[in-house]
Amino acid sequence: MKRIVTIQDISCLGKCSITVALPIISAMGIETVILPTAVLSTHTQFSGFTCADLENQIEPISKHWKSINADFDAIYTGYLASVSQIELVKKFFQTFGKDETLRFVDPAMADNGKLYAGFDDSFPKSMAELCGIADIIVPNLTEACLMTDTEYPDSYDEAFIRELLLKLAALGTRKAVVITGVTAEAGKTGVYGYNVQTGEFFNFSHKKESSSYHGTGDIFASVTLGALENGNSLEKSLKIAAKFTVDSIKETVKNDKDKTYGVDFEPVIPELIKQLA
Ligand code: PXL
Repeated sequence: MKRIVTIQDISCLGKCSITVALPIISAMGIETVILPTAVLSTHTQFSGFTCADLENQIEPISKHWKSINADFDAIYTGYLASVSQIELVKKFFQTFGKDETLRFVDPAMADNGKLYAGFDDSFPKSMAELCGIADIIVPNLTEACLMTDTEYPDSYDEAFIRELLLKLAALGTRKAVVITGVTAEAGKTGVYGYNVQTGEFFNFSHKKESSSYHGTGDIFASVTLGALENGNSLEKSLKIAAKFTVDSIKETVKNDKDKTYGVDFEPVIPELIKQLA
């Protein structure tokens, strides 16, 4: 059985980061080890959240794992709270990254043209460095712009996205760069990618859901990694992830839930497993 490790926070309530990655990737038949960077009462989009930083646990946990020769098929990072956490993750890549280890980075830090609360303008530069030593990165459009010093556009076309993909590839990412949540065509939202190894661009889109829910980027990234580790190609994995994310949003719309709580992906898991077979 494959084993991955995911390094991100535990937001106890409000489905995102580890409370999304662990159930989804496990359900996809992959052992999912967690390295929690902080425990928050909720993610940071609720007001008044509590946060216990666990940064000082990252090195001791890594050292213990090393001493027992633990190894991982993939290292998956999501929301990281500070530049110093990013530095520790870089060290983790050095310690546990072998040639065949997939380093998968979701630079979760911003959306809709803005950094999330709590980050300052120096943060994207550091995240861009982490993306530069990754194999696959999956920023949304805002994160892609922030990491490449590109102004977030009011409107754009496919040529703009291709140029942005090349700027991302120039960070140094080894295998593929992917931008999510791209609306280059009215009423549609899509995924645009560039395969660094073959020099090929690819994209696909689907109908844009009218509501935008918290945590969907984390769901998309988790399913993509789970599908890759099940032996699917990158494009197929991204398509499986996009379908799962859209179906989860549809399920949530039915339940008329507050968008901050995240999406109801749980009832869609059986269908996801069928897609893998
Ligand atoms: O979904 C991204 C995310 C993860 N973890 C925490 C967050 C956010 C986005 O706001 O606040 C703590």
